[in-house]
Amino acid sequence: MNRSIILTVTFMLSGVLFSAQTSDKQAPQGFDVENPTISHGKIDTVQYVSKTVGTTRKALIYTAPGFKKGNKYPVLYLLHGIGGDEKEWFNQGKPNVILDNLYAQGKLQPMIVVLPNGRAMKNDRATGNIMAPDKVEAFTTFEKDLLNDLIPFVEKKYPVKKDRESRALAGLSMGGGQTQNFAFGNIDKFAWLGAFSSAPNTKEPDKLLPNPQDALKLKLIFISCGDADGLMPFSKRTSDYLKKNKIPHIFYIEPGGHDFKVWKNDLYIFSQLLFKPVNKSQFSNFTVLGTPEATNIRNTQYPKILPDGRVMFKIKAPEAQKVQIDLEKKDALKKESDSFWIGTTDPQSGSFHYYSLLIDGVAVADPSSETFYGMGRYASGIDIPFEGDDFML
Ligand code: FER
Repeated sequence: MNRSIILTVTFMLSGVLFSAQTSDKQAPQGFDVENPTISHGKIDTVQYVSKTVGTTRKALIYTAPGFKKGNKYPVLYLLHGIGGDEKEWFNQGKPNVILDNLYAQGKLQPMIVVLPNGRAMKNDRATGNIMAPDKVEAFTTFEKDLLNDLIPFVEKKYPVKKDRESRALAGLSMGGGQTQNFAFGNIDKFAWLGAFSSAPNTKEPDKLLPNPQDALKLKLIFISCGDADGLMPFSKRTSDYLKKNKIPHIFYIEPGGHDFKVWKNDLYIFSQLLFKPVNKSQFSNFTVLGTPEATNIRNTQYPKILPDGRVMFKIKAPEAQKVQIDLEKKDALKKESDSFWIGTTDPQSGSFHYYSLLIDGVAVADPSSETFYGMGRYASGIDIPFEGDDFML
């Protein structure tokens, strides 16, 4: 069993519920703190002519410590969100600090990171109504600017490798949607994809990938989202589609909402995978929290199936004296706070299971699950993936 899960459960039962960094699949403390004793990469602002927009546009470029013009580097294009511009990652995400620290530990393949402005329009500042239709549309137009203007500029001015396997695209929120739309749509141009907390601009899966097998050409598909982020459906529906079509990918669910705490952690995890041999059989070990069950309703986080088939429950029952889960056998939940009861079952076999809650000995259906007729009455249901079903691939 994997250590991160044991730690997570231990923390859950001790009532800390994911507030601490419990997992070796999350960035350790200090990962984003500048260390004056190590070498630092360099950040430059560049300007390029955009035929797409008809203006000169800005981007930031971070080169690794020890960068030499005589070498050739792979490139990560890293995109911002709806309220940002080319400086958003630099100002709020400290990518240079995170990556400097990783280089110092020998954990990164040397690369160039380009931080573009993904709002491809004449006034590309994040001012006024950032949700105005023309500003949102400009995030779509950026596909042309990126492919026809920015990438050729970078490849002319910097010593970079120009093959698709040396080109990665990643981004947060609107930039996560752009990443999915542009990388799945241009698999001949990109081989590495990191979509963090993707926004509603993400195309629907069958439009993203009408021929899902095409995605097998990508070296890495990394889709991540905070467990408390309301935009989770835009990550989950792509992951579900990939899973249904047996396309190996990482669906990395981490504690948190829609903010830079999550995105810095994403960069920390994702960047270490880039431009290295990939072991797709390890992908299912990547999630921190397991995946919310498909039969959940109202987008609740529980019950949650862990990779080994155990099921985590969290139930609100402030008045109850005793709460049990009847799933193959009865398991008592522990009172975690004034209102909530929590617990984890033994590993379940891969199949559909009926279960019910016993509140002070009375069987009720779980209000956070769809209700099925089973056990001779209305009960809740949960579908545990069978072995070989490549859970969370
Ligand atoms: C929306 C909700 C969120 C939306 C965009 C976002 C265009 C983007 C958020 C972000 O980039 O942080 O409805 O519509």
